[in-house]
Amino acid sequence: MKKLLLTGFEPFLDFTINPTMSVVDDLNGKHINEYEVVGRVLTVDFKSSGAEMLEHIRSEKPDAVIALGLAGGRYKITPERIAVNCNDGDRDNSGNLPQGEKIMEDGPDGLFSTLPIREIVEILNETGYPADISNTAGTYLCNHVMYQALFELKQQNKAVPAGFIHIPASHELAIQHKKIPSWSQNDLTKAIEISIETLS
Ligand code: PCA
Repeated sequence: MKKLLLTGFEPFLDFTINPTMSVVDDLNGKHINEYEVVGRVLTVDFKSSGAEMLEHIRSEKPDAVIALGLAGGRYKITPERIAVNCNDGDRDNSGNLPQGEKIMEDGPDGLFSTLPIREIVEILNETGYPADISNTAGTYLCNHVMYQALFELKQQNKAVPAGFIHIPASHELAIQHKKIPSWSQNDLTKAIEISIETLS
């Protein structure tokens, strides 16, 4: 059986809940097609989240990596096309406030997702879950861990499909936050399960 590393993030900024944690929790240990899911939750911290991602990749030696993040305000499931070599954005949970620094001093400007992002979007739409490719994961923690994972796998020269999927808020979060579109937590989990099924 192959292994899939599925990561989520802890709550951050004014999002009191991070629905990626429940998706990871729901799918951890599950067998989806050929993959056994290993679920992990990352910190929202520019100084530790990258190291956590690398540690999981090095210890679990996954055959595929899908990192999940909350994109509060988005309406659809959005697989990301590219990660950029830049840290920026709001203060993280530990107070770090990078201002455009590179993630890897000698790294490429961008690294493309190696997940079948178009297929994921098509299958989600066909099965009734609105989805679209996103051309930017931003410059905050989601972009940060996507870049670190892709960089590491490229260094290892491994053909491991890897990338990032942003998900909308859950209803539970939207009730507290008030001004964001939301999905049921069940649908969020189901959409990620379907996304995993696209991997061969
Ligand atoms: N979303 C943030 C960081 C953590 C998360 O779940 C992002 O989009 O960068």
